[in-house]
Formats: sequence, structure tokens, C-alpha cells
Amino acid sequence: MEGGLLNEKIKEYKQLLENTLRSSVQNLDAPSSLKEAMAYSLEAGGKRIRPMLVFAAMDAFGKNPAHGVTTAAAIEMVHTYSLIHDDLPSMDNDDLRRGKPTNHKVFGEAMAILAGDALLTHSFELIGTIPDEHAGADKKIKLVTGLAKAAGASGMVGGQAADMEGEDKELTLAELESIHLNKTGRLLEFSVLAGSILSGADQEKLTILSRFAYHLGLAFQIRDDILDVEGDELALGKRVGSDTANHKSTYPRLLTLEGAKQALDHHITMAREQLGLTGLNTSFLLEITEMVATRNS
Ligand code: GRG
Repeated sequence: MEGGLLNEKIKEYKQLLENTLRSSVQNLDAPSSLKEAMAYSLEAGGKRIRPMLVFAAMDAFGKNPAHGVTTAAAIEMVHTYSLIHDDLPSMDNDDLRRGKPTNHKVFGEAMAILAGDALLTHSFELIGTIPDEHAGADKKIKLVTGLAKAAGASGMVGGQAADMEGEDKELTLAELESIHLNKTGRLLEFSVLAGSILSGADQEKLTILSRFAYHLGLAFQIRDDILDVEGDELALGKRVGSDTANHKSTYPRLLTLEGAKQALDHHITMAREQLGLTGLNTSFLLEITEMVATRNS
């Protein structure tokens, strides 16, 4: 697809997603305070990269991405729940997220926990509501199982637990990668696979796209670590490794900033290469890959 037209399409799918997220919370039969807390974080200005991966995978298979909007919304709800819980005083204890007060700062800790719980559970309900003509029972089971695995103990929650336990330890590169692959990589991977499952992809394509998502997930995390260092240097004149208040292992700390940039380039190149092997029209997936490589927030 030609660049300008693709950008128009991306805007259109993003709008569809925003409408779906808003209406699915509004329509809940639930206390308005809880709905307000859920909507607050859902609409706080995330980049929506996971939903975009669902749409882009469907586009690659020549399917209508709009038919993936319910799945895309479900994944974004799981992502939003994870951020609300990650910010809690018992976890990262953050006051700000995307430049705004965190959920518990606005609604209190108990309501923030419940908003996260409600977003997580609602995501599975949403998948159950996908019209049969867009996903029959077999696809819905694959989506539910895949989302649960990506988000749960052997995916994101497990990665978060390993991350907590790895704090203040010197991790090896392999340990750091394993944490990130679970903590953030698995949900990114599932986003690509969900769009592919909805499109009826065969196992060969799923394997290639899973490899694509592996490299994209690591690139996403490395870019995040680089942004943290560059942000710190700009704001505080800090140097890599000089932040004694935070001993977390990061790519720049293990590889130097230059080494982290090289690792980012490597994973972006590998991700692009995998797309080339699919034999599909991957211009939308490539666009997201470029976004991950160059993003500034
Ligand atoms: C609490 C169960 C539980 C899990 C938390 C994803 C996660 C696991 C924590 C987020 C902490 C963090 C900063 C992880 C690094 C990866 C990352 C940058 C996540 C944020 O994802 P984006 O950039 O967020 O897609 P936006 O704001 O764009 O939605």
C-alpha cells in the first residue's frame, strides 16, 4: 500500500479502536466509579502498538482489519491493566504514567487494583462477543488460550515476577532477554498471532510471524532502555551506569549505549527479514517496525 494511503488507514483503525474501547466500558453494567477508573487509564494516550499489530497482521493476509477490532481492544485492555498494576505502590510505586497521575493517585489504591482486575477479565468477555462470521468457536478458543498464556504466569505476569526478583542483581544478557521476552514480548507476539489466527493463517506463517515478533519485542524493549538513558542524560546530565538509586539491569548497562544501539539495529534487521519470508504484503507491519525502531516515547 502506498505510504499516504497507509497512514490514512492507520488513523481510521485507531479511531475505530478508540470508539470500541470507550463504548465497551461505557456499556458495562458496573459502578460508575469503577468504569471511570477503567476509562481513565484506557484513554490516557497510549501508543496502541498492540492493537496496530493485530490490524497490520490482518492487513498482511488481505483481510479487513476492522474485523479484528474486538480482539485488538481486548489486548489493549490487558496491556492497560498491566500498567495500572505495575504503577501501584507495592510494585513500581509510580506517580506519573504518560505524563498524567497514575490510576491509584487519582482513584486510590483499592480502586486501581479493581480497575486492573476488571480490564483483565473484560478482555476475555470481549473475545467471547466476536461475531461468529469473524471468528468461529475454534478461533475464539485459540484467541482465549493464546491471550491467557501470553498474559499469565508463563508470559507477562511471570516476566514481571522474574523482573522483581532480578532487581538489585547483576543479570546476564540471556537473563535480561528472558525477562523482557515474557514481560513485554509475549503480549506483542500474541498481538501479531491474534491477527494471523483471525485471518486463518497456517502453521508455517505463524512460525515466521512469531520469529518476527520475537525480534520486534526485543527491539521494543531495547529502544525503551535507550530512551530512558537519553531522557536521563538530557534531563539530569546523567551518564550510563551512574544512577546509583536504581540498580536494574538494562541493555545500555550490559552492552553500553552504543552496544544497545547496535543490538536494536540487529533485531530490527532480523524482524524485517522475517517479514520478507512471509510472502505476504507486509507494508503495514513494516511501518510498525520502523515506528518501534525510531520511536521517541
Ligand atoms: C503488573 C502483571 C503486571 C505486569 C506488568 C508491561 C508490564 C508488566 C509493565 C510495564 C512496565 C514497563 C515500563 C515495561 C517496559 C515495556 C514498556 C515500555 C511498556 C509500556 O508499553 P507501551 O510503550 O505503553 O506500549 P503505552 O503507554 O504506549 O501504552
